Amino acid sequence: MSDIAELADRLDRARTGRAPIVQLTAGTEVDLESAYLVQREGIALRVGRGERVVGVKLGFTSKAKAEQMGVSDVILGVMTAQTQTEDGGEIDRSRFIHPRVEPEIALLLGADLDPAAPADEQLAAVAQVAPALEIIDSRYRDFRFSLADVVADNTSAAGFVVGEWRDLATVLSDLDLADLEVTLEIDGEVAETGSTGDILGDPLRAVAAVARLASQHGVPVPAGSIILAGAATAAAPLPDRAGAQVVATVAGLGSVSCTIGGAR
Ligand code: OOG
Ligand code: MG
Repeated sequence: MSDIAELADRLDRARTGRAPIVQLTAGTEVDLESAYLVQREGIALRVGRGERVVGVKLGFTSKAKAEQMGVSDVILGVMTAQTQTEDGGEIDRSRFIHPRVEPEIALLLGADLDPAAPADEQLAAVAQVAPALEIIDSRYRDFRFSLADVVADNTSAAGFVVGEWRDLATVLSDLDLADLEVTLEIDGEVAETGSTGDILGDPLRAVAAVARLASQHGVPVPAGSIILAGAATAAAPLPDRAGAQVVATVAGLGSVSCTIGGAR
């Protein structure tokens, strides 16, 4: 087995067996490019088992997240249909190791994202926008990692929930998407607050960032893909009480929620 395949296998076992591992980069040299190869290999394993890729996500697009995790570069991960929960649906917490939840903005592509196209053409590929929740769950012990570690671990992607989609052009005609208040509530208590402007200054900048990283690392982003632009706030622990409610609200765009099930 090559090093890449071995590292992908180690992370895959940690994820499916809910058993956290030591950081890959502890004592070895894994560069960022190899880390993306490990991520590609891990996704290929899952697709081979019948999972279907439905989109991509950015990580560390907000200062709050970068500071919370002690890293500094924007990163790209891949999401599968099998990790999506419908809006208002139940999330089985026992699927995870030490899950956290964060409020995000989701974008839906109406056309393929062409990395060679100018930024305004890339933006025109975005058809719809929605509030979203992302569940992240590091496969590393204590949720600690280097940038290469977290890239290899598919940027901690573990699950997501998308609220009601709205036509982007219509939304932009009466809202400033770069200046909407974002609130994360757990059981009716405010856990985190921020602004959509905390995501790269404007969540629509995620499109160019995705195009760049996707072409650098060989990730196709076809029409119909969902893009998670990145968390607007720091992440909060996913509650472990069955029946607990998690709600993200983006002022003007609406809310998205899930309920906790399968708690231990
Ligand atoms: C990595 C994932 C970061 C975001 O929205 O910034 C991320 C992590 O924090 O474990 O998804
Ligand atoms: Mg995220």
